[in-house]
Amino acid sequence: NTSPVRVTVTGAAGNISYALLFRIAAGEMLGPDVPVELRLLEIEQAVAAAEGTAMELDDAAFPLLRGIDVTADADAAFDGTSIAILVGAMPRREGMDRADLLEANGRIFGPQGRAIAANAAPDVRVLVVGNPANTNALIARAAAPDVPADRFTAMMRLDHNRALARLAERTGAGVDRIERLHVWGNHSDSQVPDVDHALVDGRPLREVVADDAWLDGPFREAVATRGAAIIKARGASSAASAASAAVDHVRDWVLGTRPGDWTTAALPSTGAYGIPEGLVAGVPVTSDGGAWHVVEGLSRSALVQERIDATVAELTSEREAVDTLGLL
Ligand code: NAX
Repeated sequence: NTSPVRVTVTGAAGNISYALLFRIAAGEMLGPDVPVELRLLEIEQAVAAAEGTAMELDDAAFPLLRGIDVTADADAAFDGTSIAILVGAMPRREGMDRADLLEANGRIFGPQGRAIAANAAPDVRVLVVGNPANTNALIARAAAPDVPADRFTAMMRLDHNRALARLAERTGAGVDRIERLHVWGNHSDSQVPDVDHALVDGRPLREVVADDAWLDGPFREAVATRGAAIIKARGASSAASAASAAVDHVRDWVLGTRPGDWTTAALPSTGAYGIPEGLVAGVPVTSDGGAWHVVEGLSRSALVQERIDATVAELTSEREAVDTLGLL
């Protein structure tokens, strides 16, 4: 007889949410015994569409789903929420440059950060999925100074899962036999999948694959450009896989990671690995079910470090851009 956990999803009428909401309501995110209450936030023009999704959620008759509210009011959407998944964002349109994109998203994530600080439950945990995810999380976090910084995260789990899938393909080992992999930095082409500590059935992955040239080149590129490959094949951007990664991220955060293994999440930096404080960067993490903990002290090859420096430089320039726009 657990009381329901309130979960807020923004961009509820969109593609990712159409996959995500059903997984949450089925109990795949918080566990098979935990009832959930959904709060769906949309912009006015899309509230009716989100209500359609809510009707289908009703019709799926999920035993764990204890209620759904649809709203365009952020204060109502985040009221008493413990898990906030921020999917809705402003997509890049023809003729928009990077500053326009960052500014448009700043106007979304600043107010949402404030609404979370003012209304959410004291234990709130936030996952930003909407792009540019790392910098949107930085903006939301800056607007909620009274909420502990480590409650704001951005999604790098899709990048992580894409790397796992490529390695499983290459080695023939199931994804569950590959451990200790992570992806550094920004959810962009500059991301750095790092296999230097990875194990396959407990053996160093580099030994098992025995092809450093592939790991350092084509593998890395295949992971970083997978989003574009999906768009080309499907004619639409990743949706169900992104939803699945969001489920994985929140589930591991709330229920804990596998003993001996780690995963990837983007967290506000506390300075580990020389990443400037506050930048929301992908790092290796474990969770004990309470909080994420950065796996510290991992060695980096010269090549990996050079690539980390580049992805961190990109995050720094995004931070400078939103700071210049007055969004921090
Ligand atoms: P859609 O365009 O299908 O849906 C987005 C929804 O957000 C729309 O219904 C829109 O009305 C809503 N929205 C816009 N502004 C809002 C606001 N202020 N409050 C509430 N809702 C708002 O996009 P979808 O395919 O679902 O993708 C959503 C976001 O995820 C995009 O920004 C996309 O770039 C990003 N992604 C992030 C990934 C990651 O790994 N971090 C991977 C997948 C995806 O590309």
